[in-house]
Amino acid sequence: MAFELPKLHFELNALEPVISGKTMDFHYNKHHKAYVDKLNELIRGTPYENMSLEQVIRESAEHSHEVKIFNNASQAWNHAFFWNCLSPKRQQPSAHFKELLADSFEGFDNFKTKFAEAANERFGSGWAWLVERPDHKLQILSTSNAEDPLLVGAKPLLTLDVWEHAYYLDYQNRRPDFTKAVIDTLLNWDFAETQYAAAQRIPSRQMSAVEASTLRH
Ligand code: MN3
Repeated sequence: MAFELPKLHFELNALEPVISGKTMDFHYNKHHKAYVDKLNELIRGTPYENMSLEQVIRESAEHSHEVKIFNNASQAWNHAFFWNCLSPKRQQPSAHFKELLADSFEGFDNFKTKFAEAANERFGSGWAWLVERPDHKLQILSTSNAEDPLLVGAKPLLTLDVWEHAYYLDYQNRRPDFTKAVIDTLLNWDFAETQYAAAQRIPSRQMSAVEASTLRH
């Protein structure tokens, strides 16, 4: 059984002008697809073929010689999650969730500032995340390259891709302009809150992103 590129829940040009259709075409149809294709090639005929994507990530992370499998599996998961974190329709968090963010980060505006800082200050390629820790506190963090918070038992609620391929066609070296525009206008708060609500019921070590289950056919 092979992993498949999950379908986008919006059109390639639906995020314009913040993310162009051209960027989305490269990012989704080339970069994301390449991670999925490479992963399938690497796991063919191995025990990984029969695992969920989350299991592949956790298992390959334990074995340093399987770094290629880890990198491609984790990038496949991160991108599937990232697309769900974006919405063509401008959203605000619900009153309840906004209050939770304000309480956790000394104000909602301060949350946005800190999330942008995590994205902008990640040196080189990586991801910024809003996660729920095992103790149920919210935390902002960033990871390098393909790494994701599943490895530390944290439940991702939102992520932002800050690899150059995510913004270079539209923003060149101006990563802060990209992160600010996405945070201000494209975040899918409904999705983040759904992830948070799901995390209340599922122990963090067993968590499984809603969309990742659609990857396996
Ligand atoms: Mn990317």
